[in-house]
Amino acid sequence: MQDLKELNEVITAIKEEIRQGADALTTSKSVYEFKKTFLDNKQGRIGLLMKEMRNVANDQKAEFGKTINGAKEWANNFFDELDQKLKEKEQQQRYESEKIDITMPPVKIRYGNLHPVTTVRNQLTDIFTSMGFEVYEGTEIETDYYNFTALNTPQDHPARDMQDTFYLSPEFLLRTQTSAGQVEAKKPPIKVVSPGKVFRSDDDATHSPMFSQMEGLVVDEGITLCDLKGMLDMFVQRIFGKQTKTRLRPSYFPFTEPSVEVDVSCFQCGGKGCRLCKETGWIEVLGAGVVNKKVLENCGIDSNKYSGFAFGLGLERIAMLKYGINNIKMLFESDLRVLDQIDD
Ligand code: FA5
Repeated sequence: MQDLKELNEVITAIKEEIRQGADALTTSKSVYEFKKTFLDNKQGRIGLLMKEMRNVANDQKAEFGKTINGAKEWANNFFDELDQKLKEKEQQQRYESEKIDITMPPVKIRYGNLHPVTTVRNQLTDIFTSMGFEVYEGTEIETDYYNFTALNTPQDHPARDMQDTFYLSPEFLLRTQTSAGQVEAKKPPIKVVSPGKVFRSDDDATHSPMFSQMEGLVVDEGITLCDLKGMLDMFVQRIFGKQTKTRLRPSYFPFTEPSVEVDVSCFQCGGKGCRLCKETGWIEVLGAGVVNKKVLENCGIDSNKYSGFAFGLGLERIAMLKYGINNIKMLFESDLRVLDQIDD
């Protein structure tokens, strides 16, 4: 290339090529790549035109350079404008795709709630601690001695058959009752409740191989069955409602003498008789009694000076009664359709 005329023809062709090529560009990134082929400092086709300067006559060199710079400026402006347009378009598309419909109903947030057995355990713990009881948690693996022998149930005692036991070894077992905590309690005056899991080889609609009990023990001077009855009356009214009454029936536990089963007046029918109380007006909720002197002595407590009462209740049983659950398995299946309905 030797003169301006030829240069202008080349530049006109390049401009046309740029205009046509631009039609196919849809993104800011593709503009950048296309622009590079014309305006890259080393390889760009417009920049390379400068190399032709050496073939041009001296008196035309200034005009030649000016024309090339003019073409560069035009191309730069062209690409900037195009880039701006495409960026706006891209942004518009993004706005469209990310648009939030604020009239849509929100996604429902599910709030968790405590398991019914945990709720019952917390409620009972609150009730008993407000009456001055301390909370003591024993261990799930117990010695045969603490679970049975110290509770006046030595080897071969027929009462051992009352609870089918999971033995881990001749010495150790999974505790069958939280009563084992009675023996580990400190010296009088004692006022403790002991909640926890217990285990028995037991399985039907109201019995489970693993369930939870809460044991209560009070030992002090002059404690009688009347104190037990008074405390139970207060307790059942707080858990089942003000109208609830208690009834003691004779029973047998090796570690209490006398022993009683405690019934509450049916909180569903008020004692008239219904399906829940099997038409009797009463529901059995726990076992209790005056602590057997032998147990006190096994704990190193002077049974002539001190006496006490103990009671033990099943937390699942209370939860079933309170929430109208007819199969204990429902409390272990973690079925949200059931658990969602129980929120106290
Ligand atoms: C006892 O376990 C005695 N230790 C209670 C006691 C303590 C009496 C202190 C006197 C003094 P019993 O085996 O009845 O007693 O169990 C107490 C409660 O545990 C029952 O009323 C019942 O609610 C619950 N229970 C018993 N076995 C099961 C089981 N397999 N599944 C679910 N709950 C059970």
